[in-house]
Amino acid sequence: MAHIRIQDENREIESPEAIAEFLKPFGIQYERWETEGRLNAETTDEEILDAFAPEIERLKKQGGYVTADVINVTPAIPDLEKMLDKFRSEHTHSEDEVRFIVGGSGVFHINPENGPVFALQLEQGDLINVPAGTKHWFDLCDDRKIRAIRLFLEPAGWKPEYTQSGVDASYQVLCFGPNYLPPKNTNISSVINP
Ligand code: KMT
Ligand code: NI
Repeated sequence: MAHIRIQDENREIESPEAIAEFLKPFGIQYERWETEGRLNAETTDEEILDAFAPEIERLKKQGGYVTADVINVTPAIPDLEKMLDKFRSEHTHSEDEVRFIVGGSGVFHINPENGPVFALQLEQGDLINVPAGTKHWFDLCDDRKIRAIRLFLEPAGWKPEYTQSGVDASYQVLCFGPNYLPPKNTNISSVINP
């Protein structure tokens, strides 16, 4: 399940409903897709696209996306750190960043025009759509892997534009999980508008 952490406000949000509500003003769509019985350890990329075809088709109709693929980020990638460096610097894209997490976990930091920077941790079953032009950066959690469906308007045109702002350096990648201890004074809210 997703998790939101607003470092500057010592605040965390835990329930899917409260997370979707928090993300709405930033134009970020958040959904949970059922994964039970649709995936196993050997599922291929092709099988993943087939298994989630109804949801993918719905998003394509809704957002005009034309292609879908599966990205696999794992410690087996020889240049994993180099690849992650490209995600770790604040950037924008000229089209939406649509991701459905099939396995593993990671954190998107979002730096919105009209609010504080927040960390959105995602794992299996989480779908997000970060609108074009939204400043963000990404890193893996402790499991060091993520597998995700991506939707594109135009795959050839999908490149990061780096802001070079340096703000990414001020935010810690802190993943929620069995070993997680919230920093002191953290206020955890799982209800909408607490
Ligand atoms: C991006 O541009 O931030 C990414 O594609 C992040 C990795 S996708 C799980
Ligand atoms: Ni990006």
